[in-house]
Amino acid sequence: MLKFHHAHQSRSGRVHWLLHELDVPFELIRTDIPRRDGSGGRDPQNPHPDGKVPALDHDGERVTETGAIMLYLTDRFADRGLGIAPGEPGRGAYLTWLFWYGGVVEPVYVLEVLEVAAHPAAQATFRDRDAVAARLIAALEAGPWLMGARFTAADILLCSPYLYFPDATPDHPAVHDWIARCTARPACQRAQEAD
Ligand SMILES: N[C@@H](CCC(=O)N[C@@H](CS)C(=O)NCC(=O)O)C(=O)O
Repeated sequence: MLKFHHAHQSRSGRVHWLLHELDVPFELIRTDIPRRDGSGGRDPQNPHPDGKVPALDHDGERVTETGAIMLYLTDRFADRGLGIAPGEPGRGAYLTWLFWYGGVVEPVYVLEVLEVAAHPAAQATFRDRDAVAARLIAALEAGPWLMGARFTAADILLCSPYLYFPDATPDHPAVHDWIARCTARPACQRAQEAD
């Protein structure tokens, strides 16, 4: 059984959406986390080593980190077609999108919030929001999804920062149209309603 540890309005929303896309049975375990406004607190029942969300437990197999959970789920339920399986054409690009998100996209936006995005070390390691935008636009102009004809978990992960922070959305019609297509998906709406 999949046990999914989730907190309302948090990064675990992306995994919640993916689980609805996969249409597999799962147990939703609502978890408290410390919030920036001082509310909430760490839940001792949460198996995440840092007390964060998302966390997944699959028959005792524990996975944390959003990208890793998405890869685990789309590989494990490969028949649902929401990832690119090992051996399939496009596997490299699929892994690249998932790892680029955690390794580059989130750091870029966090560095901006910290007002150190222009630091040469930040530029050398991560580049910046323009480079993020350029890569998304190049893929989405071909579109309709990041992997071309096929919607995958990469679309869920990469569109997610713009759902939480719309002002950060790259101002390009291909990106706006993609986000509208993503959020119009019934599974996205089901996850939001359940949340
Ligand atoms: N890199 C992690 C980040 C997880 C994360 O920071 N989650 C936040 C929710 S938005 C959290 O649980 N915060 C609670 C805390 O910091 O204790 C991932 O993508 O899974």
